[in-house]
Amino acid sequence: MSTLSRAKIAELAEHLENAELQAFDVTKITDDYPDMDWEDAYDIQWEIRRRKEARGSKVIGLKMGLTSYAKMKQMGVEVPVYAFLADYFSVPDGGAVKIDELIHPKVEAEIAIITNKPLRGPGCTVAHVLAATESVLPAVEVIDSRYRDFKFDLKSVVADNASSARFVTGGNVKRADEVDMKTLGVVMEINGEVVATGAGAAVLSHPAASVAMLANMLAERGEEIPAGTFIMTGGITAAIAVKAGDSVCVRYQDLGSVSMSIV
Ligand code: 0L1
Ligand code: MG
Repeated sequence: MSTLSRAKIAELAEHLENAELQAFDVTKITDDYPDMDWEDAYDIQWEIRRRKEARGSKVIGLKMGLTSYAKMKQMGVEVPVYAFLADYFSVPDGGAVKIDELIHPKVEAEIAIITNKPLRGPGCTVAHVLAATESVLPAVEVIDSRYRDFKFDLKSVVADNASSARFVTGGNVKRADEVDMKTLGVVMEINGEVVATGAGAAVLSHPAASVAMLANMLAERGEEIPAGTFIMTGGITAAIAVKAGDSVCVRYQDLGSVSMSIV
């Protein structure tokens, strides 16, 4: 049950989207609306999505966030969240991420999948997800919370589209039966130095569990994951801050590598 009026949802969506588009930070919205609930938070996120689509942006995927125990601990939260990916978030492999379009970016290594059947909760499981997975591919997300110093609570993060900002995919695309997402290892390097390592199991024990959770969360709003959806399953490592001049390369076991420069 929502606590905020439609007008307030629209106002907060505009406030947070302006912060994203103009790259300025804001204080967390629960400071002013401490009683807002989960439905309010997702209503604001869906309103940001609606605003972008109304201006001609396409939604090209979905993501889960805060799905690894490392990330939950880093941010002091206990529940994963979902968000959407707009077309202009996508940066080609080896491409440049422009720092002046962002506030305080951090990078995280993820495993992504593309579905070939719709997935609808409740009751969606890892088995359902694996049976609906067309392909598995590497993705590196650049998150950029609009909240000052990344200080937020979960409802504020949900409203802020889970800090989504940019992402890069690349490497090799494999069929689901060609990779073991659970043991798949990743090595993140910045400027040639290893800064984080991990394996797929860091994501809720199996990246497919993250997609099942997404289907089950969407079901609460009467939504499903359509066939053909690109989904980033969540950071395997803690997110690492980057600055202009940095060169990021993430190497994935059996899936090649993904790189970007921060300019
Ligand atoms: O992709 C993510 O894990 C986003 C998490 C949102 C919270 C954060 O900014 O760390
Ligand atoms: Mg992420």
